Amino acid sequence: MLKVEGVGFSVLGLARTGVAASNYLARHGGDVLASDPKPRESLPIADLHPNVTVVDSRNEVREGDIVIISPGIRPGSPTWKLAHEKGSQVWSDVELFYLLSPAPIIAITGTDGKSTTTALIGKLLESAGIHTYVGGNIGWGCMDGLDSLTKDSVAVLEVSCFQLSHCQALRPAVAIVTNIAEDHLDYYGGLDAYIEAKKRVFQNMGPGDRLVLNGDDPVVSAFLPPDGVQTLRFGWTPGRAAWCDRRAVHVDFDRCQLVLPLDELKLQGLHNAENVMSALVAILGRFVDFPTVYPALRGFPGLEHRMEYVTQVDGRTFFNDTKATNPHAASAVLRAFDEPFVLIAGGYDKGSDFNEFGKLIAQRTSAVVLCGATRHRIEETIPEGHPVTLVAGLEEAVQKAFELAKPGQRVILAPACASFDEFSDFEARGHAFKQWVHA
Ligand code: UMA
Repeated sequence: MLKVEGVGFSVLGLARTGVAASNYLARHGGDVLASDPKPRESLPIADLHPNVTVVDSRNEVREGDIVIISPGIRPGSPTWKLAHEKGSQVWSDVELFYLLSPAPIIAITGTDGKSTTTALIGKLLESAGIHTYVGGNIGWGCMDGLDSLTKDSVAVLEVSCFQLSHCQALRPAVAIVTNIAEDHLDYYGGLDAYIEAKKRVFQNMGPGDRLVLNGDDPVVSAFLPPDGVQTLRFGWTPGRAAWCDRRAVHVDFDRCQLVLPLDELKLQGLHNAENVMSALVAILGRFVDFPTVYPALRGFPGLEHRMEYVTQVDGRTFFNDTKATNPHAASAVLRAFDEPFVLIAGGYDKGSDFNEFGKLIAQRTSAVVLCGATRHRIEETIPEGHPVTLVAGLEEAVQKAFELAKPGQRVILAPACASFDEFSDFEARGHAFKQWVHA
């Protein structure tokens, strides 16, 4: 296991990742220098262990230190170059976690569905009495949970491509790749580099490990797992380890056989059937059996900001899916319901291609309200004649969508874009949306 005591660590970035990593390392006797370009008064100094040395208003790396880099620091940026020039190693918090964890890791990556799948697996394992830690890109990092783990625990981590980019040794006991769609092109400059980052989740896996792949995704289904890894696929085709016929999930691998009607589940929408399939294939026969976890599976309500029920206003039901931050995720929402609804979309421009999304909007919605920096780019992709309303910001979009929806219809926020043009992140957007709906 990695030695921390007396070892020099330079932590770059002092938001969630940096604070949790600095505190863990300082608690265990590491010599920690943490830096961030923000001024001192904007940094969470009070949350830091007293032994952490803080450098504000710039980034700093001590020569030869192990660098823990926050996922938000872009490849090729001055800070990224500094890390690679001066550090002996450059690791994400997920790599650090792996090198220190006594517990096996279930790692969930892919473009869509990561958070729901991660939380669902966590709930199912907990319901079976297994001591479980859920963390990672899901919103609160992973280092805070490490001290509570033993070899009998399980760590369920959502891992982003940004975190995987700085993993070299990571070897999860189980890994899931949900799908690959266009995302973060502004960060990587192209799809290939993004795919390469995702493949790092299984590069060190071997005999005894289990890899769960989306069998219908053209990119993921072509992945070549290392020798000896048990590879199980899920999808919409009979014969997979788990498959769905739009009404029920069928599981059939090793000694796990079952049929699960979707209408027994609280989790709504066909895209969530994929999350249920990958979660079951990841853990059945390895950590739990189906009868034990069935009650927790049935009652799992989903996550805040992912098809979250907000309220009814004069017969219109509002849902918050602010987490749909790319066209692929938002398209999954469009495909998940047979009845036409009113969509609110648009936001920060990260260079996504909206062509397919625009066609789908015309097929699946009765009207769309577009806001934010991408509103004109999305509008251009929607076939003529479909009702489109353009507004500057989300608050106005809520009002317009309410006016356009008929009683009995759903109004869904599924932006297909990041939020940074109007909000600090997708969660802030979701909170504002819910507040404006209630208002
Ligand atoms: N900073 C520097 N130097 C730089 C640039 C930035 O020090 O050159 C500093 C900033 O001033 C800031 C900090 O770095 O204080 C920001 O770091 P961060 O953006 O990594 O923020 P965290 O709070 O640590 O959030 C990260 C993830 N953020 C990103 O990947 C951009 C969170 O995912 C994640 O939940 C959190 O770690 C815990 O693991 C967010 C996300 O959008 C929600 N993820 C993407 C997605 O899901 O699509 C991948």
